[in-house]
Amino acid sequence: MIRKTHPELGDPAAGNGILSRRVFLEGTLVVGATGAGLSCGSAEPLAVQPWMKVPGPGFAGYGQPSPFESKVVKVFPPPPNPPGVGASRTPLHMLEGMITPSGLHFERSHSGVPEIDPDQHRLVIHGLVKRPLVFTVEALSRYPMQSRIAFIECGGNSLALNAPQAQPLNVAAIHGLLGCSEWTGVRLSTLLDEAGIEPEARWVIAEGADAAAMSRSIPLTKAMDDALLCLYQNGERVRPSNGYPVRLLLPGFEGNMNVKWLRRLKLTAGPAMTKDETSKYTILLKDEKAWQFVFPIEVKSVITRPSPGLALRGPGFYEISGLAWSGNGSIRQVDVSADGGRSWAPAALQGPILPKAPVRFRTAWQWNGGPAVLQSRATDDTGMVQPTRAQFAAERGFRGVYHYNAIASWRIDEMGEASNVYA
Ligand SMILES: Nc1nc2c(c(=O)[nH]1)N[C@H]1C(S)=C(S)[C@@H](COP(=O)(O)O)O[C@H]1N2
Ligand SMILES: [Mo]
Repeated sequence: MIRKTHPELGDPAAGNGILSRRVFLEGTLVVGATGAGLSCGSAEPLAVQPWMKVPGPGFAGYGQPSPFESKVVKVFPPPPNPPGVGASRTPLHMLEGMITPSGLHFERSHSGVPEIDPDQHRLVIHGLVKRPLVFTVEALSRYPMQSRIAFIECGGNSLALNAPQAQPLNVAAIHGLLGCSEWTGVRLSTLLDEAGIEPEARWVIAEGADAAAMSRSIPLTKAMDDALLCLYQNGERVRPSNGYPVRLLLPGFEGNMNVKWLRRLKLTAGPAMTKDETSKYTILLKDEKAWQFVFPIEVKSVITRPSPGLALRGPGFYEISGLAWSGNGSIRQVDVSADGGRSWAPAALQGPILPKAPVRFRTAWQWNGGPAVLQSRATDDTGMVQPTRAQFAAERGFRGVYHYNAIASWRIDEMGEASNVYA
């Protein structure tokens, strides 16, 4: 039963128990709003636990998570895949905030992780430039640097939702090819200015130093705009799996274009039509047409909690929380529904709200113990709104493989279990 000691906050903002976001914006009164205190037990003197009776162990050179958090790991299919080919996925449902810890940042590699000696590594800039340049990692580190928080999302993320029947998968399995770091490095424009761009140059071909020599064609406009040659990730050197010692960051562009282990940038008049942009990353539409060179990730969101595997423990107050992001700009609004999209209420957005970075959204929900279908719908500052599954299908069909960004649904059953459904 809901005891509304604070009528305004406790009043539903949308059907099936969605409460006003003021519960978060005003930062108080969860109990007043919902009548649901969540504390446990009595406030009698607490037991003195064994860890208070002797000093703990000493220091470590590199910190590790608590052993009690050993389930918070990336997920990936077991062999027989060729080693290193495929992806590991971020357990988004076990994380909070907007930053992905480096050790949990998803990894998509076409030919494993090369073990690169930074002293041996070279980056060359050539092609339609006045002065071809070769850099050591040490030389790159001496240029002025910049930091920015940006997501990387594989173009194939959420591909599982193209399946005709909803699969029994969780957040990581469906949406886990998404990560966000604070990246630090040298602006590509700084180095291209030094190399001197020839007037015919329109594209930059970026090549990695992995066995796949993965390569993509990048518009020169993007290279000169906000492209970053990243040396650091979340304050430390980029992890080997994410591109050590230097990776290209193209904020907002599909993951594949963010070439890891970067060794070569060639300026050209046209795109190179590399294997990686012709055999893959072309979006098949429902008719005979296809889209090639679809660079930015379209506006998207996912509810990370509640979600499959994180069962609700009885009726009462819950926070619905998730991430929203857009490769075209900043998130302006996220709406949340608990009745499968019949009614919506705006979620509280947690700052900082940065362009091409995920935003954490939060909605207060009073679960009545009955069935519910949770959805989130993001809008970005270009005005693009996340489509419903039906709208997405009407435009693209489900053969496209890449850039699936339709509204996703979690069904909550009477036991409080969540599952992937199409609604
Ligand atoms: N050299 C190289 N760069 C690469 C890849 C690769 O296999 N080789 N994979 C790409 C793909 S498909 C994606 S989605 C992103 C993933 O970045 P991450 O592994 O750091 O999460 O890197 C891209 N850059
Ligand atoms: Mo990817």
